[in-house]
Amino acid sequence: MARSVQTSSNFRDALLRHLTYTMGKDPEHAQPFDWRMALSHAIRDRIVDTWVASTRKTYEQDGKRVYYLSMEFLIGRLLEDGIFNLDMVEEAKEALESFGMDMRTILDDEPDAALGNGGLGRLAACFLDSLSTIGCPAYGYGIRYENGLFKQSFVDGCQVESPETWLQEPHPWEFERPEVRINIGFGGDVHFENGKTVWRPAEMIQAEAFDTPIVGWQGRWANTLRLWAGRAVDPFDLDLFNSGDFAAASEHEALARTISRVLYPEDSNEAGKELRLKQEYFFSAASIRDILRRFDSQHNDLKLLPEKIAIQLNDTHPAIAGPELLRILHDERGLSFEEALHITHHCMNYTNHTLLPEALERWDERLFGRLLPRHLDIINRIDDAHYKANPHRTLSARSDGQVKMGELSFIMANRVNGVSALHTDLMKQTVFKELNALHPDRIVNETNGVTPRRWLHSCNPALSGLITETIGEDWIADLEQLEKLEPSIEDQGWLDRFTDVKNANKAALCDYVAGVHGVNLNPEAMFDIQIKRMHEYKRQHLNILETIAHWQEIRDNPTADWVPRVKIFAGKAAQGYHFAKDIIHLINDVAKLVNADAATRDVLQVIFLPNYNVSLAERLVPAADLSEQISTAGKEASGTGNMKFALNGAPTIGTLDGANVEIRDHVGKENFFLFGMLADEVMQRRMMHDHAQQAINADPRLGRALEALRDGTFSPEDPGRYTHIADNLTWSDYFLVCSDFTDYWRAQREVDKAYQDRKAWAKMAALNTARSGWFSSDRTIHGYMCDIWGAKSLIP
Ligand code: F58
Repeated sequence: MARSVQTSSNFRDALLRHLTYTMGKDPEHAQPFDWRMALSHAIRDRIVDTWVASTRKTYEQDGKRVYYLSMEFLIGRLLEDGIFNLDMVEEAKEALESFGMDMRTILDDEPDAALGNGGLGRLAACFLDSLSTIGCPAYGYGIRYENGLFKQSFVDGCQVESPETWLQEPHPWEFERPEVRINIGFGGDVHFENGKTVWRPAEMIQAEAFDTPIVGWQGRWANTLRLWAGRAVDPFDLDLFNSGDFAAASEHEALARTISRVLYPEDSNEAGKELRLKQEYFFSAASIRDILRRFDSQHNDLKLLPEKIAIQLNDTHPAIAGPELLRILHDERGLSFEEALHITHHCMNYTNHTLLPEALERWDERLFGRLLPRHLDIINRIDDAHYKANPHRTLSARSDGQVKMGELSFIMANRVNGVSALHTDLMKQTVFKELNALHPDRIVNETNGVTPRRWLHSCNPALSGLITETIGEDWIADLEQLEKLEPSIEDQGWLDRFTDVKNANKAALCDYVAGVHGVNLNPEAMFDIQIKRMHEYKRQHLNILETIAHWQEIRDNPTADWVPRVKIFAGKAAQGYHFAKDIIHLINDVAKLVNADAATRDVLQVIFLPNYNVSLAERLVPAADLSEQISTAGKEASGTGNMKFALNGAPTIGTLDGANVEIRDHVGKENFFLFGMLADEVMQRRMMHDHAQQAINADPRLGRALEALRDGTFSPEDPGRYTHIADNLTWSDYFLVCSDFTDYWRAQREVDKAYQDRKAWAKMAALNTARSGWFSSDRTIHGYMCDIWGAKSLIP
């Protein structure tokens, strides 16, 4: 599809036209917000041209469509993404500058769309970008949360949450589709009438569609992200209003809206659990109806479904889509149960993102049956059919009074995939051991990837420019071409330029941190960064313990030749996860003391940046010297931050966990700082009842760091504040922080040594970039298209 050629004066006119007629503003009085909206609309117009053409072509060609169902899409900002994907950076900049406006200011005015928690949601966003770049006809389906992931701030070092309000200002990227409203039922009962099973829900909520076009690289293709918002079937009761009960008059509307109000409401109480399950059914059922409506508009034989559609369940959150499709095919469309099951099975696929037992979704069957009575019957029949075909009782989706969404997803799915080679192996050996034995071809691996457009080209324009100058620009859509950089790495002149880029990125981060947080970081120091959700298995506490031990050692010998470091942390803890919040508090307390210590502050600084989100990651990743990927082996399914850092020239210090294994294979073991136990050693070690005490006894540094937690060094105003963390590590330490500490310390000192040889370090960093091409989400999506979906690109 040819892109229309526009001159920049043309674009300037478009910008002015939108400022005038869309925003109703005169350039003289326009605020950054007005300019952002005008620019967004001008860019959006171009995207819509591609979008309409792509949609038309999808209908014409009637190829297989991919449906990616995900409770989360962590897309972040869209304006910069659109400008880069359309290759309009210079045009946009010039147009703004001609009105005296600075593009960075305008881009930074956009709030992040934080419709996700972390890796799983960000992966979905990278996949959308790759699907459009590749030209695979696809739709993302999710929920239009009015409030995305909470905002994080610190009060006296403690995490405080406040609602996120990305929709407070008009959101220029979405198109409301009032004509696409689907009624979704809950509760009620099931009847048998005229030879048919009929579900009569007690409650109805409407799902209204909002579409966002997702444009791929160079604007050649655009797919749709369709998000559902909750609406009342009858929003307003005039009688109640007239009787003076104004609040009750709009109660239906308020209740219906709660369903798309927040991302993952707390599910520690019954009401929260129910809302979560309702959210899952709400968006899955609306999506299935929509998929069938689109299919029906072009076909009249349901047997063709598996040939025309592939549904991907992003984790188990949309797992109910399976029984829902089956229910419609059987109860409403009159197919036999067996036929409906067969068709459903061949349309559905499931991606697993975790082996943590507490994260595998299970629903109390009473709650489930109360909300979805017909689906509970259907799940029983799915189990029966599976049992008949494979007599093995322990494998049911419904047992012990629970509905098990992992088992259900596995049984329903044609393909089940893990997200890194190690994770996929462990899936076969642990959570899905028996199911895998019954269906040995079902599990496949698709190692995650990240989009090079956002995670190199746009977030690191200086490096992108150097790469393009060196090897041409084809790498942007074919990331493995980065290997062509290798000969240049031998050239000291080129390597110096690579280092200059890193230094400039670090300086820009310093400016940002100084401007926003009033902290001056030392740009000469090594920037050692750990950014991700807060979780014990990710072991931010291992990092801070090592930092404490390091600080103690510097104090012992302040004049030694220490390698200056800045330790940067960012990440949110779930609102109810108190231990993780205490780790944040600890890091902030350590930062307070260490940064004020005149004896050490030239060589060690610690900072926890608040409100980690996609935009902050885009600033941090290009400025990193060292990437911390230190999870307990066997616990991190893949990781994707690890890939972003390596791609941007930050070597990893890490365990052999998740995709770290493959990163190390690609970049070379000499360019990766490995430490820690392997997944099977972890399992063995845990059997030792006193593993932590043994580790503590063997390493005085560890003992001393733990002692500092106990004696109130970091919280003199409340000396007992961190005793429970020290106790947890000493007496339980499920994630083996103590057992890995000594080797982590060793690896960190190796890092120090390596960093002192700045030329060798630059080479190692550049090799990380040159050899990370395999971690493009384009490669991952090609894998899904070929191994799982059987889908084809429609770009000639
Ligand atoms: C993440 N999972 C994995 N889950 O932890 C990470 O290793 C992997 O790289 C990534 O998926 C993509 O495959 C993840 O982000 C969640 O956020 C859950 C969502 C539901 C509530 C509990 C957290």
